[in-house]
Amino acid sequence: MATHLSKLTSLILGTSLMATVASAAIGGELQKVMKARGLTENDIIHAAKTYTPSGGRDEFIVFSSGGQSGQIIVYGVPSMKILKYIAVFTPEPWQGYGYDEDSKKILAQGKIRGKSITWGDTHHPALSETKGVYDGKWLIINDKANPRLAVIDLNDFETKQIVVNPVFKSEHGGSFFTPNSKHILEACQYAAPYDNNYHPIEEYKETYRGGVTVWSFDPKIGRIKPKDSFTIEMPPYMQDLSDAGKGASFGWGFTNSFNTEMYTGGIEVGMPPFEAGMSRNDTDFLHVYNWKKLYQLSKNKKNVKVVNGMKVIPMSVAVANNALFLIPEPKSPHGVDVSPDGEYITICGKLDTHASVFKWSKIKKLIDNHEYAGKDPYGIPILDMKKSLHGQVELGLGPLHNQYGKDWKNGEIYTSLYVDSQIVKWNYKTLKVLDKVNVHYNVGHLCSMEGKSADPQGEYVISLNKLAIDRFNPVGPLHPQNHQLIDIRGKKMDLLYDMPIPLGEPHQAVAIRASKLHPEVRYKMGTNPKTGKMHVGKTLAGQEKIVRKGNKVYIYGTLVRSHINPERVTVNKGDTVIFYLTNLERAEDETHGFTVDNYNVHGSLEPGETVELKFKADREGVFPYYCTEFCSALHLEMMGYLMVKDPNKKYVSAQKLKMKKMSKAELKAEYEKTVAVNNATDAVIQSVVKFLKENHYEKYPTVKALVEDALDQYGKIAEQKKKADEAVKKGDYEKAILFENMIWQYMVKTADVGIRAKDLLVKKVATKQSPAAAAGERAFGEGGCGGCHVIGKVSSGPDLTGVLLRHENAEKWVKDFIMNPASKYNDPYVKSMIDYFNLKMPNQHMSEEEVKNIIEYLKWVDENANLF
Ligand code: RUQ
Ligand code: CUA
Repeated sequence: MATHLSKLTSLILGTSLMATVASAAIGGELQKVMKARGLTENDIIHAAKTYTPSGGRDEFIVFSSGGQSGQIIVYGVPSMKILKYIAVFTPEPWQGYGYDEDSKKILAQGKIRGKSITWGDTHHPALSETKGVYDGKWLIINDKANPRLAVIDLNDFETKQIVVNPVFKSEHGGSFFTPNSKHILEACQYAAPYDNNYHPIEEYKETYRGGVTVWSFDPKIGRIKPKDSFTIEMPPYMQDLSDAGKGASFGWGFTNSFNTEMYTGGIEVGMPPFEAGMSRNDTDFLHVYNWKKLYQLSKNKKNVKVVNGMKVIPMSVAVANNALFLIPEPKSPHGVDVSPDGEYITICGKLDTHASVFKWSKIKKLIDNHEYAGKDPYGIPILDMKKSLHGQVELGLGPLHNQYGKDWKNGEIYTSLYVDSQIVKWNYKTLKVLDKVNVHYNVGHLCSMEGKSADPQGEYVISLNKLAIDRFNPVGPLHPQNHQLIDIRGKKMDLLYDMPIPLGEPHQAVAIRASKLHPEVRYKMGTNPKTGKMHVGKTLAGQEKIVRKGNKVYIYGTLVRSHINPERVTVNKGDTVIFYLTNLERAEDETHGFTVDNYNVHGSLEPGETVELKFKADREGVFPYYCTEFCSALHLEMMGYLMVKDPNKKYVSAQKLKMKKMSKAELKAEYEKTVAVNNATDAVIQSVVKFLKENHYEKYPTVKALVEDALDQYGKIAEQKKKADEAVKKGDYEKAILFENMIWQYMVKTADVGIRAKDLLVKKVATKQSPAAAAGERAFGEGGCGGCHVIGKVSSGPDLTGVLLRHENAEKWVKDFIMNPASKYNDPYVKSMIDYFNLKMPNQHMSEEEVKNIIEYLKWVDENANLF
């Protein structure tokens, strides 16, 4: 155990740290924790592989469908920390999505036949690609319940477009980018008539249809182009998942299907249920189609018919142009996954224990030679399954989806086994099973890192399990879903971590290397994030105004720490109120929220953003409005009043109370006191500014950003000062005090950010701390030394800068003093200190190790004494 433990400790601490930190001490501590929490050595290794310390970053970012929430979940790997929920098809109040006018417009794009739909069943997210490799620019996702696609901009992680498929009534096999993101494949699911009319189910074969829509996409601006898009008519087989060909198979699409039986159910009239009739055949059909050729054909009117505004290429046209084929595939297939080079197409059938690997070159040869095994009832040529297959391999029960590993060239692939609750690693070239790992439970999709792009990154696979059963603390009958992180770097797969997902059932997830994402932290001032353009309501400081046009009242307002301008708005009952609000902040993470109580509106204003909130003031009364994000120390004061009066009512004045007022002399004294406080605060700010300049803060981008933020606040003081001085001139001390108070607010904000910048800068310009010194600083903090000693200052105890220079044999002296302060109370120097500070150094019961480290820390302080 002991040797294992020291191995473990070295694993966790890294060997360089090991040299300086006594492994025994940590090992002992670790052992204690392990014992108390019942952890095994394996648990500790798994913890070390996933634990990401405070402020740490993940290697990969995962975009997971949020299932029935209609959202997207963003989390990091390996930490499995959830970072964001992106609002897509569903209103989301925090982000103001569906509660401000601009996001309402996005949601309105998703109306179907004039009706709002306020949820979505998201299944398959996809990342945009350049030459088949993820480029980190755009994200799309489908809605199975209401056939729609949405586009999310990875510059700000916001939904920019929703597009409705006008011919499908449900949709599952979307969304899949083609390798240069010029097109998106979206396959139907449950066959239905393309038009919006009633057609009896008895006429299923004649009037119900499946299909694949090929959407055009402009990767430069990130928008789907519906007018340039078309649908390939397909038989009423239930098309399921798709994948776009790449490399060798570029230009082709692959979509599998179930219910080639074309069974139409009827349990209520004594027929066997759908599930029996739909799974009768041993094989269904893989649809193979040349979307590239069909796209060209779709530009000619004579090749298409238009249904509900969508160009549809009839099956007959696709067949006549050698652009649509079927291949039998076993049985109720689900996932179809094209290898990174486009040469192999792996398909798993839920009701077959095998994976079937098709080979593109073989399929292509049959197509080129017009070598068909027959035709389906709609005249579509069928290719021979055996002749198209590279081979089959038995994987286990219920294989669903596949993802490729880093060594894909040599055949590395992973497949989920739904019924067996396992992930299996195998080789799609040699058709050998290599390893299996149990997951908990009933895995659907799995997600390897960039595992379906042309450049899989390996390292991890995430198992997206449908059931969690016994994995977490119980929270009622509805359990969270369970995403499990699996390390695939070793020979054996190693399950590391369970993450509950409590938002909806995530189907597919896609992962991208974090370094490929470069989202903004602020918008250009006055941006409408939904369009990316300047907002019509953009308002800068000084431009705030209230404009009435008929019974519409436009409020052009601004928000900045910690006030909303204007603070009072009076309208008539029945007016339409339009708030245009701009967040004037440049500081990172300084979001303000805005709501008017009781009126069901909410906006989230990220730095630089402008939002529009609109409502009818249909109730008389007084309605506070306020900032909903705790943005500053004076956040609660960030408020105002909307007063709605009834123009037909007479209001009697209630002003009766006479309050005692301060005398002029009292007011003047208060004014002078306020100015004095401001001057003192300014002196502190100036000393910080001097330090920052002398140490070239501008060389360090993070410090520079903070300093700019601080100066931005400071810059606002001059105007307030002018107003204060004017008030003094007029003898209005009351007002002058208020303006001086405002100055103080700006100073506090400046100082707050400035000191943060200074601390950061000290760390940058100081000599590098040794691990021991860093441990010493920690011990100094945790041991409570800072309660009396502030480095660089005389506080309630002496300044410790130079303490190692003040004493003979200083290291030993300091050590003895910390370990046993009482032994030196009679030392003349210590005695004088005790008298001066009227305090005795207490025994903090530090270990010898800690004291050693503190001394290292004090040495570092002395090296950098000029900085404190
Ligand atoms: S699904 S569990 Cu992709 Cu909708 Cu397979
Ligand atoms: Cu702005 Cu709270």
